[in-house]
Amino acid sequence: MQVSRSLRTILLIELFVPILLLTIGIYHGLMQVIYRSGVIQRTSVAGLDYYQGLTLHGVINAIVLTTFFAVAFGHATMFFYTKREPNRTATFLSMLLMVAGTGLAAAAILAGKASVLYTFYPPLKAHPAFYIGTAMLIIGSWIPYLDWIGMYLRWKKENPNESTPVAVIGTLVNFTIWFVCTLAVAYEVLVMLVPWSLGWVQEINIMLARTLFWFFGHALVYFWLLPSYIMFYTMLPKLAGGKLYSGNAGRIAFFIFLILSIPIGVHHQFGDPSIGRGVKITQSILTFGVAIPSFITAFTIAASLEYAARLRGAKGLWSWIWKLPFFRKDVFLFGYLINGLILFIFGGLTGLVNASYSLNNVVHNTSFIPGHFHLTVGGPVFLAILGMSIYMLSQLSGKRIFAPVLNTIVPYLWTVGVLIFSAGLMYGGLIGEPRRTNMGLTYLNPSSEQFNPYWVVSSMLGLAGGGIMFTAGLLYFISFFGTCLRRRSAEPVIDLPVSETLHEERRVPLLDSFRPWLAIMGLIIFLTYAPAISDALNNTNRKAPPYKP
Ligand code: HAS
Ligand code: CU
Repeated sequence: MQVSRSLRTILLIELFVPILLLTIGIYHGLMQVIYRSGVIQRTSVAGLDYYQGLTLHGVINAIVLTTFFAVAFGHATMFFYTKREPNRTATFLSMLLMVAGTGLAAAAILAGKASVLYTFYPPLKAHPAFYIGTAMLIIGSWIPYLDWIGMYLRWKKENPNESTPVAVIGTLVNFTIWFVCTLAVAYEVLVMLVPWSLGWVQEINIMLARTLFWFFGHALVYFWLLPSYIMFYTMLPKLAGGKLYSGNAGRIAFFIFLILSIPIGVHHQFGDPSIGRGVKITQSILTFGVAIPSFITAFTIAASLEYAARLRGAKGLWSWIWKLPFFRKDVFLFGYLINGLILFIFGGLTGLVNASYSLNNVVHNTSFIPGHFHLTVGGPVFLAILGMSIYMLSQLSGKRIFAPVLNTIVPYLWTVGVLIFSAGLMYGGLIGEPRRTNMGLTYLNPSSEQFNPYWVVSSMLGLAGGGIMFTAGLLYFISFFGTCLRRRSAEPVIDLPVSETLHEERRVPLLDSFRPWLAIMGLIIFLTYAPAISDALNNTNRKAPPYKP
């Protein structure tokens, strides 16, 4: 589909800025494994200290890249399926706020005034510019959501008897979750942290801040994930050469995410003293509930892939897998998506370990947790973002992809790296290796009293895997920035691969309406979070001196 110049320019900026920053994010990923493995025993390298680097790594990779991408991909999806361009002023204003906010937060971190990690828990205190910048990024991402609701309603009016496309449901579900969950973090940031950081108030309710953060923080991970799910359902079967086994399975999965993504944030706080056991066990059980849409996805997508392979003449119970188009340059997106799915099998299973209230005690705050999340946000999420970004870059700029062979092998190399890296971190975590710790200064420094030889092997695995991931990142940058520098050879367009469904599907009214799901969502959030917030408000110990790592 032809795309206007203004939309094209804005989308290209929204793809380019985060990938440019990602170079800093990935550099600090490499630095993490180097510090942690004890290869260097220093507090800082090249003027950036360990916690500053870890903050850059987390904020750029997990917040900036993901939010920019979700907005750009949301615009592309809504435009492609509703055949209407988003409002020009709104799109521009949103991009401006996001870029300016990112600049402000990045400046604060680079100046060494915001080494508070991506969770910014008080009493770690940052410069106000960090909080205000993050708030601007978030508010910028709300604007398109409001615009898309209008686009959806107009489309609905014109097509009353058609089922809403799965991609549109996925996008609107995702941004509804995002809008509701960011209200909590906006309150935390604007009402609690900014006045505290400016010195207007001296006290801060740390337990309330943490509870509000995780109300946002867990839903955040699904905000990262759902764009990938949209690609798995609506593009992957087509890329594989087949059809989607069931579109309604996709709709069910998205609506379950809508009702269950938020009311489970307490599974990050099983160890927090302010929250009662009843709330913890309830949210632990609901966390198992939110795994259901992922199981639905696993089976639906596996069935779709098998169907595609059989169309290509595959036989046998398992050997059909080899008929899939793994290394084909023309469907490189397949490689990005399938590798994400493979990593997510392990990411999902380790998530279920974390979610078990009692087992969580064993892994909480150990390196098992980053082991888990590099298999999720560093798996299906990151790979889908990389693949789709270069795909959209090529279409929107009308330029052919530079070094297509490199681009095709990136996801495979990355996957090998993540598997080694996460295996190391999770093994280390099970024998007590801590997360967020510069172990080169202590546990892996042979001249330190705290030296612990048990963590040598695990952190070396982390280093090896991290090195491979870094290399995959470099190859991707060559392909991405090389494409930017090419000459235009085609008209700019947005054309997304579209999977047909295998069976003729009737429109199911319940799966084509947001209202009932929104009502259930509100009710469950109220029932699970009213007691958690009330527990936090009853916390009388509010004095904690600001702390800088
Ligand atoms: Fe998690 C901590 C529980 C999913 C990200 N998680 C984190 C943190 C991050 C994160 C960043 O309950 C750390 C936060 C921090 O800094 O402290 N997580 C879960 C559970 C799931 C889960 C139950 N997490 C994610 C996703 C993330 C993510 C998705 C990012 C995008 N997580 C936790 C808990 C903690 C936690 C606790 C707190 C731990 C603590 O103590 O601090 C579930 O949603 C997972 C369900 C997924 C599945 C997998 C389905 C498999 C699929 C693949 C199929 C493959 C196919 C391919 C079809 C059940 C869909 C076939 C292949 C062929 C070749 C044919
Ligand atoms: Cu979570």
